[in-house]
Amino acid sequence: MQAWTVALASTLLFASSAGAATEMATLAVPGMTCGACPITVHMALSRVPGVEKVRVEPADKEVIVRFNDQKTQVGALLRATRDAGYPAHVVTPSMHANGR
Ligand SMILES: [Cu+2]
Repeated sequence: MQAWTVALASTLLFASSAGAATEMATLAVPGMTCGACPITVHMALSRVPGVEKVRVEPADKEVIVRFNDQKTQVGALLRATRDAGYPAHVVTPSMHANGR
């Protein structure tokens, strides 16, 4: 086996042993303007299969979502808030959040 093959194999092994399934995304939801909005947004996101945790920050008009990237994607989260009447966009690119 050549060196690069070993390196590749160990990288793949590391990735799978680390799980690489949980991701975090921060969504900006500018339409959250009153006290009831965060509840609606929270409910919409919680219903998406694969979403593990939703934290709404009403003061920042942001939502932080932890989800299983094998079961759902950021696009589905954005669709869920939009369907609930709250178009959103991603503030930070989703990143791996293992070990947090
Ligand atoms: Cu409202």
